[in-house]
Amino acid sequence: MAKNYTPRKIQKNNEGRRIAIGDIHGCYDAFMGLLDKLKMTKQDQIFLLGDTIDRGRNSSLVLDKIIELQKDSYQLFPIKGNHEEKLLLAYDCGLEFFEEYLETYNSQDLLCGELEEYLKLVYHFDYCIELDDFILSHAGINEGNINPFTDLRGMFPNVNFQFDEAECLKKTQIHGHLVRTITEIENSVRNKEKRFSIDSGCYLNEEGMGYLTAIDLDLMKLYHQKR
Ligand SMILES: [Mn+2]
Repeated sequence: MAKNYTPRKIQKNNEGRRIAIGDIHGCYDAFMGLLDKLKMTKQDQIFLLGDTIDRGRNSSLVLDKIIELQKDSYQLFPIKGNHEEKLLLAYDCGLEFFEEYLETYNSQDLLCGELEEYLKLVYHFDYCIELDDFILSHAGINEGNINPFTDLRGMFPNVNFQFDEAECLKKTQIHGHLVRTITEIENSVRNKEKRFSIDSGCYLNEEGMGYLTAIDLDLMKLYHQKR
């Protein structure tokens, strides 16, 4: 049975910044470097756009850090990506399959950490966060498609998203999932695009990639941290 899900609405804090961070993919050092660069405070709202785990080799350290920041009452809002979803599905397929899954995605370190806690954590990640002026999710919402929510619905087939589609499409969408060079991301910002990805392929070695990107949503300022 599909579960109903309404995007989580979050109000802006008057003092802090609102910052979205792209796909971390287990790249713990880049995540730490970026947090350092941002000089995050407890007034800031930080949104992680999904795929915090897999591919890079330090998924457990990334999840440990998320748990730590939340315990320290930082305003950290992780969003679910296809990799968090796949991890949960793989776990439900039995240990042998799960171990194979972890090996495929360089995430065996999750077995050495607090696996139960990790699974519980990613299970509760939001699918989508709605701000006054932005929609944040892992995959984009495609205006012009027969169904503008095709990508998100395809990624989470067991979720019945309850969106106010017309309202959502008025807002700027920032998402992850689609790998872009930092130049492409900078162009998206410069051209004031209404929908773009800030996933700069942290785990990749290609030209213009291998970065973890963050965006300050009020200043539309980008921060790139090389892996
Ligand atoms: Mn990804």
